[in-house]
Amino acid sequence: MVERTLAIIKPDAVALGQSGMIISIIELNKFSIAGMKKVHLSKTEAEKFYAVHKERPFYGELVESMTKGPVIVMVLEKENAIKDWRDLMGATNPTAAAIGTIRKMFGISIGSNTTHGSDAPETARVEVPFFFPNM
Ligand code: FUP
Repeated sequence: MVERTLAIIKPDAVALGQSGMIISIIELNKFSIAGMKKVHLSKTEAEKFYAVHKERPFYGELVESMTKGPVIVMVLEKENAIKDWRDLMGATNPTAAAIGTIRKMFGISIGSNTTHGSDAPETARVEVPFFFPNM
C-alpha cells in the first residue's frame, strides 16, 4: 500500500551539512518527497510534537535539541513508507543501529540521532498534518 510518513532531519545534522547527503539517500531508496520545508521549531511546537514523551526523563533535552537550529521536514511517499523509512534510519541509538543505516552513518548519540520518522500509521496521520496541514 502506498503510504506517507513524516521525516525530520534534526538540527545537528542540518548544522553539520549532512542534509544533502541524507536527501540523496532518501531518493536513492525510491521514496518520493511529497512535501519538504525548512523550519526552526519553537519550544512550544517541539513540546507539542513530542508530547507523547513528556513524562520521560529525556523530554527537556529532546525539546532543547530539536529547537537549537532549523530542521528539514519532509513527507515521504512510497509502498510501506513508514516501515521502510524506519528501517533506513536504523535503531534510535546510533551505536545499536545497523551498518548502512542513516543513524549509524551520521548519528552522534541517542539524543543526536540525525533523523525522525513516524513509528506507525496512526502516528503518521497526526505527524504529517502537524507540519503540512493540507496533506
Ligand atoms: P524513535 O522512534 O526511534 O525516534 O525513538 P523514540 O520515539 O523512542 O524517541 C524519540 C527521540 O527521543 C529519539 F529520537 C531521541 C530521544 N531519546 C533520548 O534522547 N533518550 C532516550 O533514552 C530515548 C529517546
